[in-house]
Amino acid sequence: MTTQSNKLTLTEFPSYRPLLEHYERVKNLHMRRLFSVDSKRVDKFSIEHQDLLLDYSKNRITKETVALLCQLAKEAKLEEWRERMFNGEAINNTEGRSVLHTALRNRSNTPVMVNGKDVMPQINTTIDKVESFSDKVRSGEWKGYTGKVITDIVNIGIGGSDLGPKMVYQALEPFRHERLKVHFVSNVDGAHIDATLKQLDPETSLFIVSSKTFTTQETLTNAHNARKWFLKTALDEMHISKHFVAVSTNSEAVANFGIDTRNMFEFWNWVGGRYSLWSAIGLSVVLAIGMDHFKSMLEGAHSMDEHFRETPLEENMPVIMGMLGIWYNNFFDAESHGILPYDDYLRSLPLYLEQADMESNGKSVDRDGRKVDYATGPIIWGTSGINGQHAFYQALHQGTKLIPADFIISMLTHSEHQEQHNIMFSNALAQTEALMRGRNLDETYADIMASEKVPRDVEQRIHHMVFDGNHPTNTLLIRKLTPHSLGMLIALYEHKIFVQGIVWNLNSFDQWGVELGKQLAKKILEDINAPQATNSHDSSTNTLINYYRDIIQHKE
Ligand code: G6Q
Repeated sequence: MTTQSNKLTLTEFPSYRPLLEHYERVKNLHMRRLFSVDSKRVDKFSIEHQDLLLDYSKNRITKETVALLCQLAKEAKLEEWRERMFNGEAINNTEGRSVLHTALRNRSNTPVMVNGKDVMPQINTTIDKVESFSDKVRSGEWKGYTGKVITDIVNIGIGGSDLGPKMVYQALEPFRHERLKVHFVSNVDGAHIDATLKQLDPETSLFIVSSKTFTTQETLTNAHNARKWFLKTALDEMHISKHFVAVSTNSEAVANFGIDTRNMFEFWNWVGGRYSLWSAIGLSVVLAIGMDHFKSMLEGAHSMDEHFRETPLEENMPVIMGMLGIWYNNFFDAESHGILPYDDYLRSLPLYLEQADMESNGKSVDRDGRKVDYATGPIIWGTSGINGQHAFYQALHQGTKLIPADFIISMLTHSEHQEQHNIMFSNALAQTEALMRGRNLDETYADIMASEKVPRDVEQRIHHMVFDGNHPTNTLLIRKLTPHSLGMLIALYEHKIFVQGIVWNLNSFDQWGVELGKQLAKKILEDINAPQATNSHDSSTNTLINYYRDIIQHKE
């Protein structure tokens, strides 16, 4: 059966013990030394794929580490699992679903079978439908109910139906249509939709209700609110069809909401929410950047898919990044991983990857329901690197936690200020160099003595100014941020997450951990609206609910 586990768990794989022994031998090696004894280190530990260069030489590894980690990946049957995914087998075993975001960007158009049926024709039909709709809106042919062209698009969605399109929309700002502005509303806090609606004219606004299930409370609440706001001016429900469209797998619920299913863009259960930006969930992005650019993003992702599928493990970017993560997570006991983009357009990438990674691999039960006895997905966090330098990098350099991090840096800017980009680039490399080398006591002393104003209390201060170094980083250079290179970058991370999920024997494609809260929220909402105070929870929750009820009932 394809969905069965690997039988052996991480700590039982034959190469686990050799890796542990190897770890004991190399854990205290300083990277500074590794660089000093090997002037070609970077050649050994870097991979280039089209517009992306991964330099992973600033990691606490030797050739033997990489060989052993790749051996571990082999023992976890990574290559077999990879084929199962690409071939449409139901590897999401707890939901009985295939995992086929790769089919959405299968630009070679070779058949991909799900339950004996090729899914490519339906993917292509939807792409055509999205293209024809977006062309109409972009050209101005699609008009609002009073005959005006659309100027504002509002994507109403949350989680996977929000974070991906929002991140891509931001990342591809230089490719956007001049007239069309996209807004993203996700938070059920009415302040979010109010702030958006305030900027809009109902006659020129188009709402995309993006929800795979079309049952998500936050999204439907906001969508109803937007509908009400629209009808306040438009008055007649017949105008809705020009201003509301849906992206969903659930045509019945879309129709119930009052959206004509001819204005619904379909996707399928074999597309996971957090992997759905390549599907019609990307409609807002297509409207903003046009189908040609969107296809270029799909092509970039497809080229990474092929790299992942065809390149030997030791030269395979997602495999190397994934296995390095395993090295720090399971041998060095690192608990988190930093995502630090040095390109302003990528400032939402950390947020996007938080979901992609933590919702996929933040699990403590393996794909067969066994409790794991090893660490799984790390905490993913980060922000725009240059801003982070002035905020939390102190802890990266001198804190007690080991925080491996990815520095993602674009080289050519879209702005007219390449010289400002030089400043950013030099800062990024200065950080990775400092994190790797550190500054020992002698060097610190020499630096102090060479400074213009030598402090009197050198002896007391000097220990605060020493940097241990040996902090691992990956450097990912992107020639220029384009739809194509962005597609590659996102697919790289998706596959990195896949690699780790396989080694940890997880189902990276379900998310049962979000269910309990949803269930309890329903009950609490009932309690808030009930005539009597509640006492059906623990004393903390009861008190908080009743305190809230009291406040909202006596607002003035
Ligand atoms: C992603 C998750 C989750 C989902 C949202 C929105 O993998 O499943 O983030 O995308 O809960 O769900 P709907 O698209 O169904 O509204």
